Amino acid sequence: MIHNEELNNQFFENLLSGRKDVCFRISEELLAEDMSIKELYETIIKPALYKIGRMWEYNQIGVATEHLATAITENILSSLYTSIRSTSKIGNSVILTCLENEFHQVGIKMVRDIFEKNGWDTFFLGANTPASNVVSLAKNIQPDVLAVSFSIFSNLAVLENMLVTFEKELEGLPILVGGQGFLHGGQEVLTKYTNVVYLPDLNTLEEFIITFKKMTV
Ligand code: B12
Repeated sequence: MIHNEELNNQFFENLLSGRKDVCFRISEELLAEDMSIKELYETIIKPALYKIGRMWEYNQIGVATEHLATAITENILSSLYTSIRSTSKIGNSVILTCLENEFHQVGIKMVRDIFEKNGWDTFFLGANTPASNVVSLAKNIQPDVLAVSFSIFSNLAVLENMLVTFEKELEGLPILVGGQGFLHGGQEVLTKYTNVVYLPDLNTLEEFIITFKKMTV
């Protein structure tokens, strides 16, 4: 199977019309042809969901169609997880979470999978987790990194509150932030925090993971 615009369209069209079997087949075939999980996520699945989001925004599709597409995507991610989950661990760990009141968890799941693929222990909290609860868990687990996903730009103040809490309560812990909330701005507020790094996608994430490994080995 050739990876081109045509294939992106095929995946998108089938996701849009809820044909999950075809979406599964396309994903599996691409991986069998040596496409990496990272590339599948970045170049096929993410663009399809962004397109679906725009169609929903312009009232071209209803919420049921969007929910169906997201559910299929989450099923694909879950089905791949068994093969992604690393059995040989390198001794690093990460807690992954969305902001309080945020329900977009597909992106941070992809982030989790890239950490897993690279041998990290991952603690995935998913959507809508209050900062104080993340702090308690982090004090228990003592992760090497905390990863936070920010999707809705109007939640920038929530992100800031969380970062203030994390820096105060989890001193010195490196915090990665990402998510499409930053496509609308907000990166400038991050300069206030010493341990916070913004990464826009899975490519920069993988570079971070590889460098982090070198620093800690
Ligand atoms: C599915 C979806 C939902 C689902 C989410 C379900 C779920 N299980 O996740 C539901 C129905 C809950 C939902 C609700 C809403 N949604 Co919505 N939703 C989407 C949609 C269609 C897809 C989201 C997605 O999975 N994208 C694909 C992932 C892979 O992309 P990503 O999140 O950007 O992640 C990538 C990077 O950003 C990065 N990344 C993400 N997090 C992190 C973290 C770190 C540490 C790192 C390193 C990287 C990283 O890695 C990923 C791979 O590159 C988007 C459209 C879009 N553009 O994405 C709209 C979208 C995000 N939603 C939007 C809106 C407005 C809403 C609602 C406010 C609608 C409403 N009126 O109720 C609510 C808000 C709910 C809430 N409080 O969170 C808007 C946001 C606009 C804005 N200005 O911020 C969008 C963009 C749609 C649009 N075009 O208008 N939504």
